[in-house]
Amino acid sequence: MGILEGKKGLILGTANDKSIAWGVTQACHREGAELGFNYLGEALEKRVRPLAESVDAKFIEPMDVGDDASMDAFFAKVAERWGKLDFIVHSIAFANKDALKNRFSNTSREDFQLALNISAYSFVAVAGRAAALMQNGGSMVTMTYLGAVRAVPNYHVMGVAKAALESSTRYLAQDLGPDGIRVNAVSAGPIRTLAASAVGDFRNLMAKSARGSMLKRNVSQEEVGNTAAYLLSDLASGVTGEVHYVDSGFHIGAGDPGAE
Ligand code: NAD
Ligand code: 0WE
Repeated sequence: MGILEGKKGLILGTANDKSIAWGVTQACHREGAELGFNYLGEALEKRVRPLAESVDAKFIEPMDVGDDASMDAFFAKVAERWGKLDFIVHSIAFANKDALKNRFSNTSREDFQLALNISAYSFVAVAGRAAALMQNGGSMVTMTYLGAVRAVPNYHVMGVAKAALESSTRYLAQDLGPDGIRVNAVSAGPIRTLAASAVGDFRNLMAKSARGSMLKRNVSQEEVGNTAAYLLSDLASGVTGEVHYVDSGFHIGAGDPGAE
C-alpha cells in the first residue's frame, strides 16, 4: 500500500514532462494519491492534459496565480468536485528574464514586484484557499532554491523571492499548525527544466553544482518528487516549517574553493 493512499492532492505548476511538478506527480501517483492539476493558459493545456490523464487525473483546470479571480474560480471547482483536500504542491516561479541578466542593483520596481508576486505571494494565496478545504489536516510543499540564502550569480531577484517564499513557509506553518496542516519547502539543486533552460550558462552552473556536491552529481526530478511525496505523507507527521535540501549535499559544502 502506498504512503499517499486515500489522499487527494493538487499539483500546481506542471509545464511539461521535464517539470519538477511532473517528478512529484509520478511519485505521488505511485504512492496511491488522487491528483488534480492546473495549467497556465491554453498553450500549456495541450501539454498538461495528456500528462495528467496518464496518471488518471480527472481534475485539470486553468489557474493563473497572478490573478485572484482565476484562483477563486479554480478553488471553487476543487470545492465542488472534491469537497476536501489533503495536500498541495506549489511548483511555480516567474521573473522577467532581463532581471536575471542585468545588474541586480538595476532591478526595477515592476520586475521586483512581479517576481515576488508570482514566486512567493502565490504560495500564501494558494495555501489560504487550500487550507479552507483541509478539514482533517493536510500537508503543503513548495519548491525553493539555495539562491534564497546565498548570493548565486544571476539568480538576483529570484533569490529575494525565494527568501520571501521560505519565510512564508515558516509563517504558514505557524498559522496553519493548530489546524493540523504542515507546510514545508524542498530546496532542489539545479535541474534542467523549461524555466532553467531559459537561463544563460545553465550547463556551467550544473557542472559546478555537481563538482561542489557531496555525491558528485546533480539531482533528478524523480529524487525531488520522492522527497516531496514523503513530506506530503503521514511519514512526515512531525515535520513542519522546514526547508529540506535535495541537492546532493551541495549546501553543506564550502562552495567554489573545493569545487574547482
Ligand atoms: P517549469 O518551467 O517546469 O515550472 C514552472 C511553472 O510555473 C510552469 O508550469 C509555469 O506554467 C508556472 N507558472 C509561471 N507563472 C505562473 C502563473 N502566473 N500562474 C500559474 N503558473 C505559473 O520549471 P521548474 O524548474 O520545474 O520550476 C518549478 C519550481 O521549482 C519553481 O518554483 C522553481 O523556482 C523551483 N526550482 C527549480 C530548480 C531548477 O533548477 N529547475 C531548482 C530549485 C527550485
Ligand atoms: O527558480 C529557478 C528558475 C527561475 C526562473 C527562471 C526563468 C527563466 C526564463 C524564473 N523566471 C524565469 N523567467 C524567464 O523568462 N531555478 C532555481 C533555476 C535557476 O534559474 C537560475 C539559476 C537556477 C539554478 C537563474 C540564474 C542563476 C541560477
